[in-house]
Amino acid sequence: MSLLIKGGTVVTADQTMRADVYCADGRIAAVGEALDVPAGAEVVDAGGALVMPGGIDPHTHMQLPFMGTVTSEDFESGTAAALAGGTTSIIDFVIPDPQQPLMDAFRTWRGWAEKSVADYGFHVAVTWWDDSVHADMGRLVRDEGVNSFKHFMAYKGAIMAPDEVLVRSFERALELGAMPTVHAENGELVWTLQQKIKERGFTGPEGHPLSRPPEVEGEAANRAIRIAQVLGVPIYIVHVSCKESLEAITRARLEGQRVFGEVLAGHLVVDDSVYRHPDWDTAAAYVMSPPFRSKEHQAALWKGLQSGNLQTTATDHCCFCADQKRMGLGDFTKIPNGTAGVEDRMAVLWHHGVNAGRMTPNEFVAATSANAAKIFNIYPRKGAITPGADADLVVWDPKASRTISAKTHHQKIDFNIFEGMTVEGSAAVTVSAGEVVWKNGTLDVRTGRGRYVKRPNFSPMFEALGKLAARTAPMPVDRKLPTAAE
Ligand code: DUC
Ligand code: ZN
Ligand code: ZN
Ligand code: ZN
Repeated sequence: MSLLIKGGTVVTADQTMRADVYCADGRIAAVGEALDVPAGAEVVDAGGALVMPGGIDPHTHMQLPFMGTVTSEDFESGTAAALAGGTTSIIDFVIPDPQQPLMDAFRTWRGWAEKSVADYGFHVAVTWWDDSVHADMGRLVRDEGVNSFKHFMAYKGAIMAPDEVLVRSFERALELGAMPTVHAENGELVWTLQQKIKERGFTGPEGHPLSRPPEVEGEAANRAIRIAQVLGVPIYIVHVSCKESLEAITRARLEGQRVFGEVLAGHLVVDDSVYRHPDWDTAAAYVMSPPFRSKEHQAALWKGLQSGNLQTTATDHCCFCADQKRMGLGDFTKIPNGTAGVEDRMAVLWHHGVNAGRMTPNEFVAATSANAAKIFNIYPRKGAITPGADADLVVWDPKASRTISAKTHHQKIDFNIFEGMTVEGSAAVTVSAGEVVWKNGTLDVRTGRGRYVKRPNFSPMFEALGKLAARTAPMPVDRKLPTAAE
């Protein structure tokens, strides 16, 4: 099976060139002009449009059991929606219950994800600690292709990882050559503020952002970064939503620390006025954590992307329909947290990023695909257009205009946080593993065609960083601790 994409302009994170792309057996076989391809290859005429690496959304939650319900979007519908928007890979999250063995949770999620129609991988959350967690982290890295572990610093009484768990798990991640990641919000403060805000009579969605102010996020981001600094391990902060956490990241990077930051398409373009919407269902539909912020924070996040202090864009795609959100009628703390976006991230970023003059097309590819592939160690298999890479591509029509709406989206949710937004630029054709899966507004996918992508660990980089940390950490790490004899 082979495919030729001709007549397009290839745009990657580091170059732009007139070239055709020939794909065979699921991989890119050749890139160049006047390629010699076998007769019978399927041909897609890009018609002068751009040919880019398919998007990678490094933060989604399909079929997630959370806050007393399960997200409405499963792995099949969610990866299909992703393909319709030009995203060809996702990295989802295995979230074990406290005391649940990590391997047990991992196998459960692998089973749920079997029906995916696009490629996928998993971060695994460490929500508690004992020797079995230490051992299972090793199995996951060595045998199962997991190279990143997630820590929720919020959700007290459920999945919150206290400092002890962060320290143990970050140490173990360093030992294994895996990337620790955090949801940075101080869960103790969130819990306290939730009680105070309810006591003051706020019961609706407007109470949600009041209980999770930027300071709460900035404190947690800084704490996680400092823990990582002392231990000499890199760290990735998911969904950076405010100036406070961006500043913590920027400072640490200036000091030479390996800190990576992710920003959500939603946080870049939706502001906190949504929580004051007079209709309860509408306001509740935007309840996610961290919450949408004021325009001042949005402007800072764009600058974070432009400066390279934030490297990746994601969605935290986590769908709950109106009937599920209503579980929190009368108590905003019970509204299931989560919003959708996997289908629209690329178009929103293109329109508000490239069209608005905030980023170049090459920077767009870096922020939507290549950087995530590099940080999570699947580059250049993903995120690149080069012989040998997976044939995951999007033919991007920069002139195609559409208005985003829940009425027409493919996501399995009755609301779209970008409802009514007209964007110019969209996925005309999506190719996954060399197959045309989206064209002329139609999906063509088979249940289970997506593949689990194993991600190798980062030993060489981590060894170098360990040496660097031993020289530069402000407090001596293990190998530098003075011994009594010295
Ligand atoms: N935030 C959400 O809004 N949903 C899922 C988990 C999270 O951290
Ligand atoms: Zn150990
Ligand atoms: Zn989160
Ligand atoms: Zn999330």
